[in-house]
Amino acid sequence: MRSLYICLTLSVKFESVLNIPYKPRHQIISHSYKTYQCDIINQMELDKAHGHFPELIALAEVDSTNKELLRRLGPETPEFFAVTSAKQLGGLGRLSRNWVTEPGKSMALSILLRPETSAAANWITIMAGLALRQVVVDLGVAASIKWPNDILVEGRKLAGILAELSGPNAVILGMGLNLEPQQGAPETATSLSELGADISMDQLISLVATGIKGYWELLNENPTEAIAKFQTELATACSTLGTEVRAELPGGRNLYGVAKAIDAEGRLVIECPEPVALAAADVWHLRN
Ligand code: BT5
Repeated sequence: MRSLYICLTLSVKFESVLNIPYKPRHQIISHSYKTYQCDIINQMELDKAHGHFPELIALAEVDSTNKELLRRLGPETPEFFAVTSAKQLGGLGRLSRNWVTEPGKSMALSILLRPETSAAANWITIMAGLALRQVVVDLGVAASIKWPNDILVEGRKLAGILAELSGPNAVILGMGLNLEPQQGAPETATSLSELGADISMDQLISLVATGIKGYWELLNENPTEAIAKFQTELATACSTLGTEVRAELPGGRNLYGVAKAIDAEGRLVIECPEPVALAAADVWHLRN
């Protein structure tokens, strides 16, 4: 009821501002968890972004854009089908941690990718990190990737990535990137506006989509070339490399060592002192 109310409120706003008739863009779908009826909410504010996807579902609020994409996922759902939301009530981080998305203050974007090889699947998180970082660097902000899924600026977290495998040929790539400070975000968070960068959600989603598409096409067409390019870019983009780290492995065991490389499968190689390649871990930077 509340979401319907928001829909109606905003449709009136759009009509009055733009003087165009209100037309829902997407079918209203009922989900067992909750009905999100506000597909059209951001349509007018995301004019450019819509053009980058076969379909971009734009919601006023949702539990998690990754979950919403999963609910809408079917065998025929095309690659780059995407969901965004102005607000997430239960945004997800890795290992069921939370991701704060207050209304309009943080980009929450989930994109469906259909990797055809394990090589492509292995690189999705890092590829997304490179794409997000490049967008941020082009805005004049010196950001770096903390392996595997964080974008940091001066040690503070600007963006996070959660890629979830949802079937043999479906990965939901979820990305959160803060535009404005948020009351509920941890003290370790930062945002583009605090860093002096100003960009609209429409422009940000468009740039992120363009970046991801470029890398993804290369990865599918020429994986060897793509992986070589990623490794070259990571040498400057990834602040984990060359840093003394603590890596907490799934299961809780800690490894200490210097992060030396990202191997051909996207794993972090730590010298402890013998080299160990990690496919998944939480990493803390100790010293450069
Ligand atoms: C991540 O997990 O960083 C992955 C975040 C992915 C969010 C996107 S938004 C679109 C899509 N839909 C979803 O439901 N999720 C994805 P992790 O490395 O586990 O980091 C989680 C930690 O980041 C939390 O425990 C907090 O400490 C911190 N955090 C939460 N919200 C934050 C924010 N807005 N900015 C910076 N840090 C935040």
